[in-house]
Amino acid sequence: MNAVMKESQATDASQVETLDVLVVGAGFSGLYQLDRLRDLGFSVKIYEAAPQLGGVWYWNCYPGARCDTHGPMYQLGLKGLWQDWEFNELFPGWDEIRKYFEYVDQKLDLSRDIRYSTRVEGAHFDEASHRWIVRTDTGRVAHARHLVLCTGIGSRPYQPDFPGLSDFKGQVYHTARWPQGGVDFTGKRVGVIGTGATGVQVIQELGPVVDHLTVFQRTPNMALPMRQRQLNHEENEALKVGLAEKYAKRARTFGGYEYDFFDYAGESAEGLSHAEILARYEDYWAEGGFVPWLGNFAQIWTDEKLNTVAYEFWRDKVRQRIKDPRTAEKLAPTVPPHPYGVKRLSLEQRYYEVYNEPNVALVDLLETPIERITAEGVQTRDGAVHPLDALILATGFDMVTGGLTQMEIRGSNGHTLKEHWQGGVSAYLGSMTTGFPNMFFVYGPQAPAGLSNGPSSSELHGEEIVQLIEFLHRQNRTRIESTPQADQAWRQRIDEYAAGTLFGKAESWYMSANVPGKARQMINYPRGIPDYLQQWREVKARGYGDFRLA
Ligand code: NA7
Repeated sequence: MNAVMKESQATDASQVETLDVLVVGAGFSGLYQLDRLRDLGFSVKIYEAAPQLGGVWYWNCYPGARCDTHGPMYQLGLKGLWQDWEFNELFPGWDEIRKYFEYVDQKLDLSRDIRYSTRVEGAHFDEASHRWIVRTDTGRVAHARHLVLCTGIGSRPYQPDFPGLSDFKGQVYHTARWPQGGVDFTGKRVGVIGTGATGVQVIQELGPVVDHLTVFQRTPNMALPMRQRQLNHEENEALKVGLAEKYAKRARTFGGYEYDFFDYAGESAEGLSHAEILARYEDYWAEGGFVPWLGNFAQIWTDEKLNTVAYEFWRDKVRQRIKDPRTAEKLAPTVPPHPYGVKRLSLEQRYYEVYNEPNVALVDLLETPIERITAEGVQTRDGAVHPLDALILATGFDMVTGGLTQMEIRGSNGHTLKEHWQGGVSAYLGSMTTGFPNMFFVYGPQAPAGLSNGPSSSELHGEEIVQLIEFLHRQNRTRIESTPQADQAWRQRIDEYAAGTLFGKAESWYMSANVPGKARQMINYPRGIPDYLQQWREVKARGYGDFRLA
């Protein structure tokens, strides 16, 4: 049965709702849309696949899952919500973040407009009514003027096609589909494939707990010290001093944090001696978090020599913590495996010490790639079988686009979004793509998204979409569409900028290079939030005339 027939056969009127805006996804972005648009008088609903709020924090409840942004800035700035909220840790874990979402829900009374456990399967644009007809796995159908996709950047897990996986006698878990009740690994031999942001967290958490841990690493993670600490009430109060200004500042910094690249403040590494640069790096290191990355010199993304200085500083710091020189060479190689900071860095608390323990083994997949999974464990190319009771796949996501293209969204020309982007993504302002009228992305492809703090982008980018929808309403416009020219120009702007950086020298999800078959391209807007918002300002000044309005 094709999608259109299925929708038209949904005759149960109680299952059909007519809306101004349907939002997909109840993470930070979706909640912001709901609250703002509802306040403006629009009829809005969110459809959310999970039974709870929280987006990625519902699905990613693996051991050690926590956010890499410090809690004060990992919140919505909206309506002074932060004033009455306290995290118990500087870098909150998934369970605390879920509580934060409950708090937001209670404050803003969001759940009354959220349909939980409702997965959007597909949608098509009806040219007669200028509405999206959206179908779900529960049979519910929405007829919505606007479709706002807030599916985040990591909503579709990526599981490599390991031969023999189904032969494995033990348990297999993907970190992004973790059992809600948790898993007890005490006394077990556990394998983890992947050392991205997720792998680092799960490895440092499970190392001390399991009987034996085997880490299968392909590319070492240039992980930075988190500098985690517990927060009591007084410390929370102290962190709130000046927080309103810090929220305001998010629109003026590259990544939507309260700090910025050193050289964005008009300074440059060029006037500094090597010793002065290293002294600065010591300060960054002491501060921890993402400061040694997004508080570094932006030139590390373009200047290979300076980048190597940053890498070597990181390498030497990390190697001091690893006892076995062979292991140290694998975790922090003498020669950089790729430039520093052009692949997502992780934050760690005791990651490197884990490898000093006798129950932890590191398998270098560059030396001995995985051949197949057997009944007993993981077999590598040297013939060794690493025996396991459980295998954890920390292999990431079909980042940024996967959550969008997994829905069968059919535009005005009858093509699906997946087909439309077969040769690569082009999405004007990271927000619309030609052939898909009245459909918007927030915190999605070709927006600052993955190179920014999630809540900051959800609000700053999200606000542009809110204002655009409001504009259309005021002007009595029922149809808006991006043009092929605008999409291509936006893509070109991103591609050209990325070509002048070192991003292309790493196989990362930033370059859509982590999933085989995806077109290789810079998937985030790499020029930072202020530049991005400036593009919106210019478009608004032109009366949104770059879009095709009807
Ligand atoms: P990532 O960062 O994409 O990491 C995935 C990891 O899995 C990474 O170490 C990969 O190695 C590894 N991987 C992927 N496929 C394979 C195969 N076939 N064999 C061996 N190893 C493999 O995902 P995360 O979940 O850690 O983080 C995603 C984002 O979520 C993160 O950036 C934050 O924004 C939050 P590789 O590096 O490709 O060699």
